[in-house]
Amino acid sequence: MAIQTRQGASVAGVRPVEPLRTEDPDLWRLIQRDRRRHTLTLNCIASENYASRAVLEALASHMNVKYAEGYPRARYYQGVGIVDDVETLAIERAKALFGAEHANVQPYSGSPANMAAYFALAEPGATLLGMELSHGGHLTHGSPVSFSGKLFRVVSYHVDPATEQIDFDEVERLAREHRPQLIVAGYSAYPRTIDWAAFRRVADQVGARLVADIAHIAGLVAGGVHPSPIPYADVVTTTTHKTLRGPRGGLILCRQEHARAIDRAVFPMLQGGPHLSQIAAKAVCFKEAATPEFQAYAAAVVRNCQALAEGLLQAGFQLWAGGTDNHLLVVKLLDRPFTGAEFARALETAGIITSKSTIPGETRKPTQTSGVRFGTPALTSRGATEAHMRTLAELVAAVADNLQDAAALARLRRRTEELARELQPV
Ligand code: DSN
Repeated sequence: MAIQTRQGASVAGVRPVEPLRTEDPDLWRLIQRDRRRHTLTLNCIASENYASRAVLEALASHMNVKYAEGYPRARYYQGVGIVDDVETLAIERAKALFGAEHANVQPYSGSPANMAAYFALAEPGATLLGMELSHGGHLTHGSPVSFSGKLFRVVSYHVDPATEQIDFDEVERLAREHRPQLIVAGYSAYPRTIDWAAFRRVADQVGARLVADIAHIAGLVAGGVHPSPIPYADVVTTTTHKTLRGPRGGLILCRQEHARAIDRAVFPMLQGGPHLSQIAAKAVCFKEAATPEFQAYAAAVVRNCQALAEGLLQAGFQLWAGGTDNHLLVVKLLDRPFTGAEFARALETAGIITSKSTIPGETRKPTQTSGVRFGTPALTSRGATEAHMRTLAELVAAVADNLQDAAALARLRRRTEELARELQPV
């Protein structure tokens, strides 16, 4: 296609310079529709968040171009002087934010970050002690369908059936029995505070390395409302886009003694060229997360989640571990005549976006489940308060009472929209 240059000459092959709206109206319309969907609904997905304009600007910048395999001052390409500075800025900010000795900002996301951590600390075939997926763990913590379950000998720990909190007696017993090289702590659906020191004690008893996966709670740790694993874990992995509110991406923090092994596991073992636009956006995110405003945000996320939990308990719902200390909660539906999947679908019809979740003592398939997970990071980023959470709890209860009534769900959808319109647009 012939393209007009700035001087007006028609030149074949020059890159298009039209904005997305004119260059690709079909895709532009889809993006606008999804943006409107976000603005007019209540996003309660615990792992999603709305990054700042500055983060998105860095993400969409020409930093997308550069190939820079290697690390700052040790690259395989020319033209890297400035991106070296970008990556160094991101590294230094990550170290300062979390108080870590070493940071690798190149992981493409949380799963590759975990893979790099395991390969840096152990050989394939080593024994890995991780939380059972259905009890709140992550696929990469040893699920048989993930690389972790295929490449490592997995032993799973669970929550205590009575308290629905981590069963440290079992963790210790399994560790003594199986002598794992790796112990993984940190979860996708666990609503209570994690006792890092207790994991360190067990790891020390059996000579295991401790990996803390704080993908979900990184923003709470940075904001000072959840204890930090940095003093206890050998390696800490995280994503940057959940409570931390940055770009989609991963981050590894570790003690200096593991720095070389971590860096080599990320590149060249697992990844190729780092995504510099993503790394630039991570640098912005780490700067934002170091501010008093972000601390206030993190505290509000937890307060909002506790207000939502209170509202749901008052409405008669059962919650995993009876409530929450962090940004998420899980509604248990064993006492209801519908599954997590059915409830999540009805909630979406009413404009409340959640994700189904397995629960301790799960009796249904992961595609059905007996729970629904709610989180407050995204709504809090839009300015939601505890009062909004109390209304949200009422709406959730009304959906449960009207699951099969399309007209009632449509009426509830209008109430949800009213609530959503009170918040910052997306
Ligand atoms: N899929 C993410 C979550 O929703 O928790 C974890 O990777």
